[in-house]
Amino acid sequence: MADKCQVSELHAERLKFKPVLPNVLKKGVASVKPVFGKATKSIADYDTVKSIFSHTYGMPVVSFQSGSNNAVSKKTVNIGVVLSGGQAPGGHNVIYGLFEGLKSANRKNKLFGFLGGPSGILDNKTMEINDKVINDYKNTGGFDMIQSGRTKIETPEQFAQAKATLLKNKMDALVFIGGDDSNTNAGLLAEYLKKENVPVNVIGVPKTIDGDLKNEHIEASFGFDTATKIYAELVGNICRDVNSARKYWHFIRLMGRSASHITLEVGFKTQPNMVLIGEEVLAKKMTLSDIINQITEVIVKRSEMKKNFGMILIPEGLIEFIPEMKELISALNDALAEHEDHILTLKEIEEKRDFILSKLPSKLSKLMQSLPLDIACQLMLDRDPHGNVQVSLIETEKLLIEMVSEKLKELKKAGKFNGKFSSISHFFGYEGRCGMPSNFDANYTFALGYNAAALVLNGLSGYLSSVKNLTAKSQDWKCGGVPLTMMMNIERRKGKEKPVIQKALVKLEDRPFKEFAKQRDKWAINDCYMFPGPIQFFGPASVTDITTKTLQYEQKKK
Ligand code: FBP
Repeated sequence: MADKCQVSELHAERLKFKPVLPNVLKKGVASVKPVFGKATKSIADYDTVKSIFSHTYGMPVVSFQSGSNNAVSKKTVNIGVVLSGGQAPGGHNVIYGLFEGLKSANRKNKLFGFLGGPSGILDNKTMEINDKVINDYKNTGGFDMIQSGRTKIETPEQFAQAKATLLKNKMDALVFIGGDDSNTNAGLLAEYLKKENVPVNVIGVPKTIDGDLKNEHIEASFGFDTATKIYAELVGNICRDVNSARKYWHFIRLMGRSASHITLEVGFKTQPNMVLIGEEVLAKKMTLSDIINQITEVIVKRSEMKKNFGMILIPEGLIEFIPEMKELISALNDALAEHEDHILTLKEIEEKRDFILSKLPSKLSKLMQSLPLDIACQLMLDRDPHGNVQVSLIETEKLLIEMVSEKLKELKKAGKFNGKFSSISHFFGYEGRCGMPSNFDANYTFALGYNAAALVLNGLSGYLSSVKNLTAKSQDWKCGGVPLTMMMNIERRKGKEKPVIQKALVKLEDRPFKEFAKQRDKWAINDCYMFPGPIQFFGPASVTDITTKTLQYEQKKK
């Protein structure tokens, strides 16, 4: 915190918080032993994934148990750490836990941060992380200790560059803190280094507020708990305003690039009148006009009860779940990748749009022309380095408001709507990504980092740090590692087939969605709003230590 001399009162208190480690890690990394399970397979496309990861495919799941393992203390190691992708509350505590884990084995072990995300590896920008740095940043939100970035290490030159940096810095391992795309990249780097006989191991840590990096071994990605608590506070406050002013419909888009986990969780915490779930839209093959009809139906029903107000939550990834839009975006991805050089020569956005329209099949070209210009242009914005559409920049809430208003005008003309419709749009995204981590995330991230140190010091590579049993007290969490290749399949990215960690979407057959489906009709008509208030760090455990409703439903704790 070189350039910051003052901290807030709460910040000062949080610096004193001591994360509680799972019992198995409490005595230090030299007191845990890895236990190996059976050989594993990728989730699909076995042969293709195996051929790409011939050195790291099929490794067993690892779990840690108490036991003496003094071998890990013998050698002194240099470990690099990098934050990759979007910010998520708790990133600093992963580094704090990693630091403490490494030092528990040997005080001479050193930790270095690569600055600015994976580009820091390519450009060899490092900083040593010492006690002073840790003391300044522990339990704080943000990634500002070493910053993050979305550079993807993908070309042969970049892999060679990464290898050169790691060797130059005499690194023994690299810890990659990232989401599904970043950890796919970590898996590819682990494979490359093994193939090149470079003795540098790579371990991933599951980060993303989106909550879509999860499976049997990764119960939650870190940051989801805090971010959803922050959004729920904001949405709850608007629920109170809605219920007080009784004159506006609030359309709130919430972050979460693909999956609708954030929206579902915030829905549970605040019980607004409508919660759109992208995965349901896809499963029911709903068109944009089906969605508009569904929304207007609720608006009309409420207006008949003299309730010209309400709240709708919209996941930012909704647009990609509407089958016709999904088809359009996929065709746009291919066309933008194929004609990248020519598009770069075009200056005006309208020129680019017209050029792209000429490259699309006529059905999709018509659909694109039917969209408001703003939205059509937003759909053409640059993809991120992993080939993703930047949905955080697409104002779906405004698109829905525009279309709902038109529909209500038609209904009014036909004498089927006599109410009023005044709307306000919001987007909550960046507000939630750097918040002070909740007690849950502060403990979870510390454990993930400490556990990553155990994986690294046991010489493992190509694994993701796994801490489970998350609805229990943190002392009872279970630790280990899951092979990155086990979570992979083949998907189309930037017009090409690529191995990627499969995103965990909201499953309609799972308990969280089913619980929501049971309650939503009541929420639509009655005003069942809930007001969760701000994250509590001190006070009764019933408010300071609760996990997400999603996890509680998934683990049948509710
Ligand atoms: P990660 O998957 O990298 O954690 O990022 C998630 C996210 O916050 C999404 O919810 C959002 O759509 C996106 O990042 C925004 O990206 P950017 O930070 O590049 O604006």
